[in-house]
Amino acid sequence: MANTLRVGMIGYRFMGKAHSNAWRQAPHFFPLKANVELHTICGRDAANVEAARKQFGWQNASTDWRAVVNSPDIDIIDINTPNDSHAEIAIAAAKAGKHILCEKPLALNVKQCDEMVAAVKKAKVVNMVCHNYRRIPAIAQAKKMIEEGTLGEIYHYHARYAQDWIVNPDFPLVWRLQKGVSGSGTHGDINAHIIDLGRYLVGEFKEVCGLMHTFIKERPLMDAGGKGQGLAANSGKKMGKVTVDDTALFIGRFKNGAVANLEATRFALGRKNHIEIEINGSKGSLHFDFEDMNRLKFFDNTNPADRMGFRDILVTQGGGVHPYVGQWWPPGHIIGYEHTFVHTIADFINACVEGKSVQPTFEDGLKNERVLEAVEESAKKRQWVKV
Ligand code: 4PW
Repeated sequence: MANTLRVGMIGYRFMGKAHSNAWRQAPHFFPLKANVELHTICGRDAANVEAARKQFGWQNASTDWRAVVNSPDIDIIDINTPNDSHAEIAIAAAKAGKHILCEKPLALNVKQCDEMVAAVKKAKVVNMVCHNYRRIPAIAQAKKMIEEGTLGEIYHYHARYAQDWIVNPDFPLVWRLQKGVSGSGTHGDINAHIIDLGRYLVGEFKEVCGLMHTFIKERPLMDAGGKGQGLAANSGKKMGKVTVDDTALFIGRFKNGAVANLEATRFALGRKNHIEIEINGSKGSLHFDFEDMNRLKFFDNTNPADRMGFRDILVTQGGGVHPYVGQWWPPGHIIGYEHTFVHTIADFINACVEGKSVQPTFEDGLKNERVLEAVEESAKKRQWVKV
């Protein structure tokens, strides 16, 4: 494997910004087995992609993703585009022998995910879905404690991912609200993350029973100029149909006997990017709140009666014993959202050098999509569905 890995990144907006920062920071803070070159950033609008190139520090800008994917100068393809192009780009990248990091959800549906898994297996390239929250140090610590049996038998996985950015009915019909482009609404966008964390921390889902709802059925189309994206998108005068869910909730059973309840919503005013998880077992419980992401609350039922209560594990106070944090700052100096991408990309780079699998793989993305689709089917039929 070459000493330098050259990255081609397709897509340059919110996730492009988070990933650019991570490609740049990972070698500064983590012992990587190769150097990294931010070789080419790619997007559809030449002026915007050039501006992103300058702002994020990439060497080249391109508007032709096929040329980037097939370039002999590129080793890694990082996909940050809207969901409807993940499969096509990833399959082409696999055929070209590139290692692939892809934003979540892996694709629009199980069929596309299956094709992507087959393509990366055939090409034997390293593949990873960017479920960055797995690499929050407190979450990685929770995983370690669960694996060590600290919580005993797991009974409950309770997770909520709540945002509020589309409560205003005048907010326009951006791509995340169009089924053809996004696959689903809150479900694939944010339920996918807490499904991933459930699979990571507790195990595989066995069956689910879901409810999906759209509160605002019509919204203004984006303005004719298409100016402004994401939260800054501008509304036009014409209206269009919202084709995705505004909220998706489900209960479920894991194969190991634990039970789950998950809720994803974009209609929880005051909740901007709120992820809350509680896991209850036979020996204790863990509680995590992303707005206080360096803290993991632990209830230990073996404590003497006069010392009972949740106590705080502060991952930035362990002097580096907790996953990832030791690479950053001295004890007590906290880390944030962007670090989760740095951790993800650092692990991905080392896996590329070693030619090893790195979780969550495309196979994990496929399993995640199976849960998503089972919930959709269940909500539609109003009955339990096996995953
Ligand atoms: O992780 C989250 C996403 O999946 C994000 O930070 C924002 O909400 C952007 O997309 C979704």
